[in-house]
Amino acid sequence: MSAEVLMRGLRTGLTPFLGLPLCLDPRPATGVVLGVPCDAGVINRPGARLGPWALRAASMGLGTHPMPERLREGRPVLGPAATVGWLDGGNIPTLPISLAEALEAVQATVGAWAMNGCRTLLLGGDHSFTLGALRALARQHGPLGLLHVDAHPDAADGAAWGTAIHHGTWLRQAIEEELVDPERVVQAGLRAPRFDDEELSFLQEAGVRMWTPADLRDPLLALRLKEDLASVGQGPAYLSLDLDALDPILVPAVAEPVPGGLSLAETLRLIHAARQWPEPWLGADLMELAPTLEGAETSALVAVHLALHLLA
Ligand SMILES: [Mn+2]
Repeated sequence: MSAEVLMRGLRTGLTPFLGLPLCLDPRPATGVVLGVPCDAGVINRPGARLGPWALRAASMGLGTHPMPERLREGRPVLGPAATVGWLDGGNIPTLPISLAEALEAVQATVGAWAMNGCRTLLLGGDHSFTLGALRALARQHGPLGLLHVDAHPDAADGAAWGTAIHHGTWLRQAIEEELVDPERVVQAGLRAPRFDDEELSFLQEAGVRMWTPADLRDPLLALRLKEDLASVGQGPAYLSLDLDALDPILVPAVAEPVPGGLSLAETLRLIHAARQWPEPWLGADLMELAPTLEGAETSALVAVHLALHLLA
């Protein structure tokens, strides 16, 4: 972020994400970052509706080129900034009191930008809203591949709460609506305690490949992991990141933290795998940051670094 952009932020009090040009009306661009100021799909510990503000604030003053991973192996390659051609499209106008209407707003807004050829990065908001983005993008591109990084499988049938849509059901919904191709869906970071086997059986039968943190770390499975991650990108693809995939020591300010999570390096390795896909992801998201909870500032900082790597 240049001094000029930083000064504009200080002068206006507005902090567009990573200092990107703020533009509320859909138009052709490389991509657009959209906030989702809603957490109507959260069961416990709300707060994610304020995530977009925390993420924008944490991005203030941050450089737009990630440091090359290594500086001692030959000459580092300095490419263009990760954010070239990206816009901050502001927040999606969601009412905090209706999950159904908010989902429609997400679908409509993502759809309008995607119609302009833009890739989309959502800043959550709770994880239900991934469903809105998938509905919009699948309508234009057909069933998507999905790399889903999360502590939870998010494929509950909704019976426990009497509703088919909340932040723990969206993937089941996406599979049933054929928004994703289950053969190209890979989940990584799963470790949350369960009440029963129902969700995992559903996903397994659908053909989804599931990876726990221990699986990800097993050197004997490295080749299989590489193949699974590559399979996601054999067609239009989406990358969804629930911040609770990371260890709560790093990212405590999420609705449902689960101990024993991924490190930053492990998460970045998953994100970087998407760079090997023949085409870059069409849509991505960073969900579930709840800045009302303890450790919000550090959590937001980690999230912003992940966003930068997503864009690079
Ligand atoms: Mn989730």
